[in-house]
Amino acid sequence: MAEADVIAALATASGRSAVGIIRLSGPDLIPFMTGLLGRQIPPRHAVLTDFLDARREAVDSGLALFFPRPHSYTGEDVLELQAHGGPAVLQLLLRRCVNLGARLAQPGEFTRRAFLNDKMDLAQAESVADLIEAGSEAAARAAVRSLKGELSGEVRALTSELVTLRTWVEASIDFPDEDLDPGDQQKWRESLKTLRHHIEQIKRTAASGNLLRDGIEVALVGRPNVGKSSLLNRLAGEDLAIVTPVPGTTRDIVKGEFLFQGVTIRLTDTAGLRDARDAVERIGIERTWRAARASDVVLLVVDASTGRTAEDETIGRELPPAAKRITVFNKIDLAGAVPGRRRGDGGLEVQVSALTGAGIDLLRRAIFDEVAPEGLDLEGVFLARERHIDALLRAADHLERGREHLTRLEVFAEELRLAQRALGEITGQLSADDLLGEIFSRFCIGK
Ligand SMILES: Nc1nc2c(ncn2[C@@H]2O[C@H](COP(=O)(O)OP(=O)(O)O)[C@@H](O)[C@H]2O)c(=O)[nH]1
Ligand SMILES: [Mg+2]
Repeated sequence: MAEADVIAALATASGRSAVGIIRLSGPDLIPFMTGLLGRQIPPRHAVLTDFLDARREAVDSGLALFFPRPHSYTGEDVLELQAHGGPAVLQLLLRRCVNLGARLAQPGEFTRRAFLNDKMDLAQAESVADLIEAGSEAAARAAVRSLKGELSGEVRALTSELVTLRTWVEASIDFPDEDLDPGDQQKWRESLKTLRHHIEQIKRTAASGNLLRDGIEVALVGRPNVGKSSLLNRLAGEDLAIVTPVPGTTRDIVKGEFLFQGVTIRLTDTAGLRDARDAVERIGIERTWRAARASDVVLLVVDASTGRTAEDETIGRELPPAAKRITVFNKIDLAGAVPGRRRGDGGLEVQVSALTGAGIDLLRRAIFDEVAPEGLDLEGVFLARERHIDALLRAADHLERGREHLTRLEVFAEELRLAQRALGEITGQLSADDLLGEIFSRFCIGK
């Protein structure tokens, strides 16, 4: 057992609810059972019982469940008390647990113990947090797949391919007198190719999962009165921002969102960009730039009835280069133009009318396509974190460097070893303590 003390936490959200669950985990919970319930209960059976205070008076009654080690979430003894979900009751019970010798759990500590006791690997442990935080059905499904070990499974398969290659190479190092067999080198080269291909594939699947989890940030920018707020309302399908013919109507940030193929697309409508007339507008304009810098896609809205103006060009030049840009020609109803989408010099251009709704579906898809040009791989999609992607990239780098040194066996072997180490970080085979601390501290308490 990795840790010795008993931890306790509220496992359900705080606040009032029908049921509130307190969870305990530790190497030996028999004394806690006796203290809290006045008796021992059989493993894995829901037992209706009183929860007792120090004077053996009932604080509440509810269901108790006991999972003896090692067959529990954490791998330790786990006791769950399903009490009434009032904050006062639950506080009393928690305090009672502490009096009996437990301490309050830190964020993610239950899952951390599950990891340390080999109940799950690191990638799976992280997906527990992702699942809890999932904001859409599709994101939840992707997190569950990671939790069930799909990402870990892929990484393990990759690792075992790599280990095979390493054994070949290491074996050749041990016989330095023999000439390198060209047949061997060909075999290694092919193996490297397969490995890199496999990494690419994992990255692609993970990118889909991440998009489901993170969504797409979109900022609407442009001159006053080109129809940014109307467009936000249209895209979100709701009257969120105030629309008037008066330039400078929007001064604060207005947010809306819609779902496209399960991906949350979050919109930020901003103040029109022009020389500010007053302090409030100036702040609004600053926020516009901030929103643009924080977004994945910027919609540069221009008025189709006047065409692109010099001011539009200026704004376009000042947009953050990192974000994808779509120039939206709005008010095509006034220009007598038809909805459309084409790739111009300055990026994608889409013709719409926020007033009539023409071209809006085109625009929705265009936003999605800019971020996910290959679409989503929804079958078998799993979530990966930045940390995982970074490790995959480093593994790919080492393989690439290894390939450049096929004839210098020590260097080649070392690169392969480093590649394997990078992969090991994903599942936590070789994770440093500070990394673990960092990962689990982002969990909620009770998980
Ligand atoms: N004819 C027409 N008018 C529009 C369209 N989009 C917006 N407008 C009008 O343009 C004016 C400014 O719109 P608004 O959304 O407030 O622009 P913003 O200042 O860029 O946010 C309002 O009177 C809108 O009704 C459009 O597609 N066609
Ligand atoms: Mg506006």
